[in-house]
Amino acid sequence: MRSLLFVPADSEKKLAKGFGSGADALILDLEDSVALSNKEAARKSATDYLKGADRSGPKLVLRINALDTPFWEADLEAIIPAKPDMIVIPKTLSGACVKKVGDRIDRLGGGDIGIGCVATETAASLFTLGTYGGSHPRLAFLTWGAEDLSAALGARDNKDDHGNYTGPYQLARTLTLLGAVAAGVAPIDGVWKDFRDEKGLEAEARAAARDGFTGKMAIHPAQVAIINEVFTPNEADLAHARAVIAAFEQAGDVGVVALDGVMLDMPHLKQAKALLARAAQSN
Ligand code: 1VU
Repeated sequence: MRSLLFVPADSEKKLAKGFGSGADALILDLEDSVALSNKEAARKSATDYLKGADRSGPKLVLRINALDTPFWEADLEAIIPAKPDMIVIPKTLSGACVKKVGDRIDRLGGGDIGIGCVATETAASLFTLGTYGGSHPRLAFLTWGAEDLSAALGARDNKDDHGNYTGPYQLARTLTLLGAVAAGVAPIDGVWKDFRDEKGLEAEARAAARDGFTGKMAIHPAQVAIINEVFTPNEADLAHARAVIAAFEQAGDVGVVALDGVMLDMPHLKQAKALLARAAQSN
């Protein structure tokens, strides 16, 4: 999944618009974008939507309410029978949260429903990003959030005067990337909230793809095409990957080769193969 578009689950209009946005996944949100007074209505709207949706479109993912609220169990009980592709758990504290929700989905007969986590929304959660590996077989991705973390820290802002995330948020982003890769699941970058600033979004998405993230969340349909473009390997990337593999094949049984004056060894071969495999998957 390259692009995952958040859609408030209590907005029929946005649900309809999101479906045609080109996003690889829609995250129907029952959490922060839904007012407390509307939680039940949002749950019903999400369930009805799942039951009626054309399942050949984007993956349909549900963000439940956090595990320290009175809502999450009722969210799962209503949503799991309607068979979403995935559940997103907000404000996870460690792999134990995945186990708790994964076991509950098992008991509700959740088939192959996956789990994603927004894993950096409290200060404590930054110290446990290494605990997600092996937490539950349903775990499919980790992502990060700066907004709740800055609220938790009592910060005045999470970006500097140049629009770059400051230290605590860079740390959260990096630990999410490392924690996801260590757990063998997809690292997904967080949202770009200034949704009219397409250049800023593209720069942030390119930096994420460069570092190893495989996709990015969106909050507005206009962000989807930019994210898809950035996270789809382009022709130049693919041609380079093919050239790396060809250089090793021509050299025979060696550990290192040179291509255009640059040393290539096993990590470069591995990267080239992974890129081609990802491109094949997205076709
Ligand atoms: O052209 P139309 O009038 O038919 O539609 C509008 C608007 O309804 C629609 N639209 C969306 N459709 C689907 N999904 C969306 N997320 C979405 N956002 C907008 O697009 C048309 C143009 O909209 P607009 O440019 O006039 O923007 P609005 O002022 O309507 O909406 C802006 C907000 C920010 C309110 C909207 O984009 C939104 O609700 N976004 C999702 C917010 C959300 O889910 N937040 C929680 C997740 S973020 C997080 O927790 C980080 C971890």
